[in-house]
Amino acid sequence: MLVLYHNDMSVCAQKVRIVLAEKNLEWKDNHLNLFKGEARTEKYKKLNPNAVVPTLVTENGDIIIESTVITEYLDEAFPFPPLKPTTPHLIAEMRLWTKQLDEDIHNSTGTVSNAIAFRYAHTEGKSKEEIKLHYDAIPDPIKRERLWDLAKNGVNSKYFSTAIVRFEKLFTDMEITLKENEWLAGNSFSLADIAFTPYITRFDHLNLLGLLGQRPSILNWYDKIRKRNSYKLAIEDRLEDKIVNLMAEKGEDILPEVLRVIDKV
Ligand SMILES: N[C@@H](CCC(=O)N[C@@H](CS)C(=O)NCC(=O)O)C(=O)O
Repeated sequence: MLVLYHNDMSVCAQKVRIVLAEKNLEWKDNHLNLFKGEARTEKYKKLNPNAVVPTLVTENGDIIIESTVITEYLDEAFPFPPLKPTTPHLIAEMRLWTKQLDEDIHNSTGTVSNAIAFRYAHTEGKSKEEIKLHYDAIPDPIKRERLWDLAKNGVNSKYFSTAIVRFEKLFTDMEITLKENEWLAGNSFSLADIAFTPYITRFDHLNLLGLLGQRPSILNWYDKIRKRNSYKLAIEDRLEDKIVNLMAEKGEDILPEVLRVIDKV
């Protein structure tokens, strides 16, 4: 059976779970608590040296990391229903969406989530020394520096405004595409739509959908996706109240401040 090392609230794990649900695949659940650093143990790093979720162990015992690669693997290994468009051109379009997500949208989402809410969950109940150890255990030095800065400075971190500006561009690009096409890569639901779903959901949880402004096509796309059974199984049924409430509470009054950040830049 497929085995997934994941976390209920992790955006990268959510997209893999949507693919598993779309394809009606059974999988063994290995849930890791990220705020407790369970992805940073030496044992887990033997599976995923980057100390992150998700990691898929295939039916043959092969280990696959990187959520975009995992979703493509699942679509190759279990072709029905297909989650790629049918023409080479539209497959290229699909990959341009997932590429930008891997290049900077994912990190920008981590920046926004940590600045507003997750920094509280990462530090809760830990002494100063434990907090330092928790952040020091991040293997990638660039990510370590960014998350540490966000833990200390929240929305005043130098990383925050850059991330918000990046989302402005993303939302504009998505709106233009979704005004013309039903889905991100043409007129069939694909891995591109699946990839972006958890990220828009994260903005929803942080009370930041107002950032979309006048972009009705994205909201319409998001509504359609939320009606799919895969969204219910992969995201809704697994929401952790404690984290959702933290995001709602910390995000409650944040929108005007975020809009000011965009104005200032
Ligand atoms: N590029 C990786 C990113 C994985 C990633 O950043 N995962 C986050 C959750 S969405 C994580 O495990 N964070 C744990 C930590 O930083 O300790 C992928 O797409 O799989």
